Amino acid sequence: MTPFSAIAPSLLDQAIELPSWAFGNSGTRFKVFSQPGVPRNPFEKLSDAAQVHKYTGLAPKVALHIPWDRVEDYEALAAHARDLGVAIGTINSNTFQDDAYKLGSLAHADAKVRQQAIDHHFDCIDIMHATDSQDLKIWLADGSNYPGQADMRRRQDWLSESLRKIYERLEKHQRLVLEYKFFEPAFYHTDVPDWGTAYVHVRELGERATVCLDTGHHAPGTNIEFIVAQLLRLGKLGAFDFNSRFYADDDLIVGAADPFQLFRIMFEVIRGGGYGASSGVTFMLDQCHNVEEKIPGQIRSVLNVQEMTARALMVDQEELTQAQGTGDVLAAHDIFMDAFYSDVRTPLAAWREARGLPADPLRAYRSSGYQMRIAQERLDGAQAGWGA
Ligand code: RM4
Ligand code: MN
Repeated sequence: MTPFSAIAPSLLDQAIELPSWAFGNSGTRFKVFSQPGVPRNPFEKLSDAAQVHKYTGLAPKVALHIPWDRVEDYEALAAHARDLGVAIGTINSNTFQDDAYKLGSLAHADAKVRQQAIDHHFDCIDIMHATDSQDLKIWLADGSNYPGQADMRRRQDWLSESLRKIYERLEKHQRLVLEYKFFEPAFYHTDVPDWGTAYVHVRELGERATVCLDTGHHAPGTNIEFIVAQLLRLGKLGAFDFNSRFYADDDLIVGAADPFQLFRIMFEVIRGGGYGASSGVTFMLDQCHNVEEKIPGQIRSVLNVQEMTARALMVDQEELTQAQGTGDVLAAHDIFMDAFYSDVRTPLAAWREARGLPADPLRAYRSSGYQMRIAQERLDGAQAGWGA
């Protein structure tokens, strides 16, 4: 196994993007619970996100969701982020919370509704210019509930046309990232259900269109790391939305439900050249904290990603290739598992300290008093949340 000391320098390449919506109130289909100190606007969401970066050194960017993060002055929001030591990352569009979108958005049968959704993306692109964001991320709630309800085939053509208009609006340094999900809110068919469909569309669009893989958007038992390997091989893996799941799109803390899966994914990321600043892969989190505290929840997630990245980097690739090549099944499996079973928490704590970061970011955050301060200060006004 490669020792921790040998892989430690590579840990500096890790940069994770936080979702602004992780800091607002969220809930289940049944209830949104509020928490003391929750941000009341995008500026406060950024302040909270910056705390995660401050204590971990891992999260220099924050993704926005429009219209949840609508502000008067996006340049001021970007400047606020810079003052806090972070930057604004991906702009996520939202075509699932308007009455017009009941039967779809970019793939809707009515050209007027499609145009409304396209115009929304044009607005998002304007915001990207103001915030200096590179990625426009599209996740669609489009689909149908009953066989015969919609012309699935024509909808692919409408979707393709709509995406083309959005793609053409982007500047040369900007990218379109298309996210897939196999079900929900539609339950019979979804217009972008899987990586293959997303791939077909982004390939048609061109070089600056790629696929976003949300780890919670697959059927149980899906070999996600295979999809990672394939998309990297094709040069079309643009982004991750990390979170974990037990049953559906649970949006839980990354690595909580299946740490081994996170390890396997990170292994294929590294193996396929997807790790590091120049890889073109954005590592975003997409999770919602319903019952746990927001900021510590995000800290836990980014630390989980870092731990599994370290373990995956420790796989002795040379020995593994050799064992695989000679058909030594058990040796290959052992080499892989050795790295997975290595507990890197102690060396990681020392590595953090050597870089001027707290050995235990969660404890450092808790003792900083920030949580108490925001709970006392943010008393008036409405807390941010889904749809806010
Ligand atoms: C979707 C998808 C998107 C996220 C929304 C809130 O299921 O994962 O990435 O922006 O939820
Ligand atoms: Mn997502």
